[in-house]
Amino acid sequence: MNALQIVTRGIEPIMEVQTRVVSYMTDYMVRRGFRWLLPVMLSSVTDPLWPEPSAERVMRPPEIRAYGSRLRLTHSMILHKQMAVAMGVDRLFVLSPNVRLEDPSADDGRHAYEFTQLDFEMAGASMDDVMALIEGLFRGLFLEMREVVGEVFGREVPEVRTPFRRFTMEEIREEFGDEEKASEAMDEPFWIVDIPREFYDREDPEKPGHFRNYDLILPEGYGEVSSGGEREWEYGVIVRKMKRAGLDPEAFRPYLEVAKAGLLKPSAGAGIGVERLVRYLVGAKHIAEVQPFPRIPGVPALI
Ligand code: ASN
Repeated sequence: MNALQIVTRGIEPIMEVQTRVVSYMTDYMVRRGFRWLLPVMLSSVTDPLWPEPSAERVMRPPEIRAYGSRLRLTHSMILHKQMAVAMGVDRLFVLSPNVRLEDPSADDGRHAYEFTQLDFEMAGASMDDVMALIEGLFRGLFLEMREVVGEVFGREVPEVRTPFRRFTMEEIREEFGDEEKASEAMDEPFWIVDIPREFYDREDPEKPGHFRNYDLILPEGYGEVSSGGEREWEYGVIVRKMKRAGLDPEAFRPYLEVAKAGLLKPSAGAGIGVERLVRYLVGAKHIAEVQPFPRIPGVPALI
């Protein structure tokens, strides 16, 4: 593909869907009392994305040096979400651009190395609170989008029933083989819960080795569209889990200072991948089709 082909693809109808999706989601959050934060693109700390079930190696956030400090490009704003809750912003969301320089092998039609997530966090919330919020959002959004998507893309958006089904990874393996096959077999979104991953997702204190987190998986093979969890907030627990993951606590110094002062609060949240959601709604084969300026691992960015 060259720059001319990119510019003449006829992406306008997809941008109409994206506009409606972003407008619906932001309204939904604002109406529920969430504060709209603006994104952070450069910071001394960011999400390590490790351990992360789908990553084969530790990803290093791209860095720039400026003003005597080393600034990392945002992998995700999870640490900033927790620190914003510490500031007293109890319910917040951000349309957050994330940069993740994945291996070329990550090009599965769903990964872009620059994308935007609607990332939110709620003080004092449980996983059930977050899952119910997302279910309500998807149910309403799908109803809202049925007509335009039917007319313009000839595609039927399902009328989803809530609550969505929940599976553990173990159940997914037994019933379907793996997550990919489960996504192909299902015709409504479903949850996978209890996933071993990054230090900030809460380990169940009553069931060590189990996690109070969740991924939302789209049907028809479209795969993961959202992930989140209840959070760790206690300094000692956070440091222990960082070390267990082989991470250097020094790389998270300002975040740990806030944790050590006892300022992090219990919270829960999630992020919803905007391009992945739009891709599903319009039925695009590849995420590049819904990005005006595609950012695909292993593929040179033309514009
Ligand atoms: N947004 C995710 C969360 O809230 C974190 C991520 O994108 N890695 O848990």
